[in-house]
Amino acid sequence: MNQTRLILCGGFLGAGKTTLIWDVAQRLMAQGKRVGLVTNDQAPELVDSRLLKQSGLQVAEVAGSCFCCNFNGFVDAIHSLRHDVQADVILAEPVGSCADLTATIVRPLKKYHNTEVIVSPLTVLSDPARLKSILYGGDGGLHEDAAYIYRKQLEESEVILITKTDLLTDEEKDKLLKDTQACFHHTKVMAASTMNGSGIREWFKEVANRQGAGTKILDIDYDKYAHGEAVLGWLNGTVALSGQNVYWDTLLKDIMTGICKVIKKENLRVGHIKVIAENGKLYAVGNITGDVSTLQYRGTAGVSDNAKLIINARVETTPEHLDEIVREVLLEAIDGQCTDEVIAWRYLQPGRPNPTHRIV
Ligand SMILES: Nc1nc2c(ncn2[C@@H]2O[C@H](COP(=O)(O)OP(=O)(O)OP(=O)(O)O)[C@@H](O)[C@H]2O)c(=O)[nH]1
Ligand SMILES: [Mg+2]
Repeated sequence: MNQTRLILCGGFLGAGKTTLIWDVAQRLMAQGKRVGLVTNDQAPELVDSRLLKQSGLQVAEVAGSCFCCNFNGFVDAIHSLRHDVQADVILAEPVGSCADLTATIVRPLKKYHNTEVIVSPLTVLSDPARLKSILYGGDGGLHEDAAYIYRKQLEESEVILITKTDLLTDEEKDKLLKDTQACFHHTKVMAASTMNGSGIREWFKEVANRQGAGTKILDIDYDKYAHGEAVLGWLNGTVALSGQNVYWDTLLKDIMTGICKVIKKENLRVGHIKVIAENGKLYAVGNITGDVSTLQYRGTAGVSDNAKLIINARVETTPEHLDEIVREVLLEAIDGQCTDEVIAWRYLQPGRPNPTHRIV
C-alpha cells in the first residue's frame, strides 16, 4: 500500500491532544479518508482510548511504556492500522510528559520505516494558561523539573499549536501568539480551538503536506527529564459499578468535586485527572488540567443499573498517596448507591526514560 501520513501531536498533559485528534479524525473521515489513531500511556486502561473508540474511531494503543521507550510497540501499532484500516493518515498522541521525540521517534521512523510512513513536522500542543506562565518565567503550575520538560517540548517543536483559544479574548490570543513566536523564532506558531473549530483546518493544512520533519535535536538533561516525570504519581483504575437507576453524571460530578476538594486542601499540582463513566454507548467525562478552576465535563452517561468507570490521574504526589486519595473519594461518592468491582487498578511512578533509539 501507499505510504501513510503520520502526524505526531505532542504536548504536555492535558494540552488537548486527544480532543484534537478526535476532532481531526472526524473531519477527515467525513471527507472519505481512512484514519487511524494511536494513544499512549505508561500503564494500561486509558480514558483516551475509550473516548476515541466510543466515537467509532480506529484506535491502536501503546500502553505500559511511552513511544520512545517502546519504539517497536509504536511501529506495531502503525502496522496494525495500515493493515486493518489501510490508513491514509495516522494521528498519534505520545505521553504528555515525554520529550526528545525528534531523536527517539521521528528520526528512527525516517531511518527505518520511510517506505511505510511520511512523518509530518512535530506539533507540540500548548494549553494557554500553562504556556503564559512558562513564557513569562513562571513554572506553569508544575514542579520545576516538570516545567523543564514543558520547555524542552516547546524547544523541539516544529509547529507549536496553542490550544483552547476559546478561553482567550482576541487580544489575549494575539499577544500570546506574538510572544510565543518571539521566543521560538524558528518554529511555526499557530492557535486553535476544538470548542469553536477555529484554526484546526489551518493547522492541519500546515502539517499534512509538509515533509522534512526531524530537524530539531534537543540538548536535554535526562536526569532532570527523568525527575520531572518521576515527581508525578500516575494512577489508572477501572471499576465496574452496579446499583439501581443510578444517575451516572451526578456520580461523576461527586467524584470530580471530591477530588477537587482534596487538591485544594493539600495544594496539589495536577498534570491531568480524567474520568470517564460509560453506560453502553452513553458516556460522560470529567477532566482537571491544572487548578480546580479547570474542571470540565462533557457528554452524558444517563441513568442505568450498571456502568464502567475509568480513572486516569497524574498528580504531583507519591503514587501511594494518589491511590489513597482516589480510593477514598470514589468510596465516598458511591456510598449507599452502588457497589464496585475493581477490574484493574495500577498506581506507579514513571521510570527513567530509556529510549529504544536515539538518533542525533
Ligand atoms: N475550552 C477548551 N477546552 C479544551 C479544548 N481542547 C481540549 N479541551 C479540554 O482540555 C481537557 C484535556 O483535553 P485532552 O484532549 O484530554 O488533553 P490531552 O493532551 O490528550 O491530555 P493527556 O492525554 O492526559 O496528556 C479536556 O477537558 C478537554 O475538553 C479547547 O479547544 N477548548
Ligand atoms: Mg490524551
